[in-house]
Amino acid sequence: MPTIYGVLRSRATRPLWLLAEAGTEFSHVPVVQSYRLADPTAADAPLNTLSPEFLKISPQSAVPVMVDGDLVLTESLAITLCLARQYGGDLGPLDANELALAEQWALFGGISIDLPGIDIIYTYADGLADTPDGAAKIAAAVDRLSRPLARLETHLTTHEYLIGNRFTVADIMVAECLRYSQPHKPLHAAYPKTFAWLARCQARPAFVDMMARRNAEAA
Ligand SMILES: N[C@@H](CCC(=O)N[C@@H](CS)C(=O)NCC(=O)O)C(=O)O
Repeated sequence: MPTIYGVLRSRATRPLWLLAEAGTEFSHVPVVQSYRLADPTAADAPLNTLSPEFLKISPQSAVPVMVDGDLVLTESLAITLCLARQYGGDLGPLDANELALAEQWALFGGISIDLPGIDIIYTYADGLADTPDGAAKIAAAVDRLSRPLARLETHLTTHEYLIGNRFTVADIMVAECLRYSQPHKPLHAAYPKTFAWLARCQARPAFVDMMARRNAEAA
């Protein structure tokens, strides 16, 4: 049975959404990011990414981490794809071509979408989107997103989902990377098919339930 380390207010949402969709039994250890704690080294600090107990599992000091038997994985998208292949049925790739496509979408999400989105979501969360510096940061992120989102928009103009004609792990991985860009509404108008697809993914009961639990976690 897999164990996922990481609070829901982290990239642990990626594997946890997949596991919820798959209906797989798993165990969840809500390790919190050290930077969110006043003193992560205090004796009574909750389990966090600097806790010695967690560092033994992942010296990278980041969540999520998955442990499943002898296998330890420390990248959210690798974990999510691995879980889909192992436990996801047709949420996972069904043949070699679908596996290649799932790997492509994982790398696309992680390399082209995730980090510009982080700039966007933190700028909005910090209330800086309307400041000159914040607006410049968002403009740079939007620029970095323009080619990947044009590629996604083209795909989603003729397809309901990323692989085949069904919701798969590829949708979870890319949707979760794209969620960080969602606060910037001009992107919704510029890429309507993409944001309609994102809304479809996010309307799924497993996502709605996961986000309710995420939002109930300490901010
Ligand atoms: N590329 C990694 C990024 C992992 C990462 O940066 N995780 C953040 C939370 S989303 C973290 O644990 N930071 C720990 C810290 O800063 O203490 C992945 O996708 O798993």
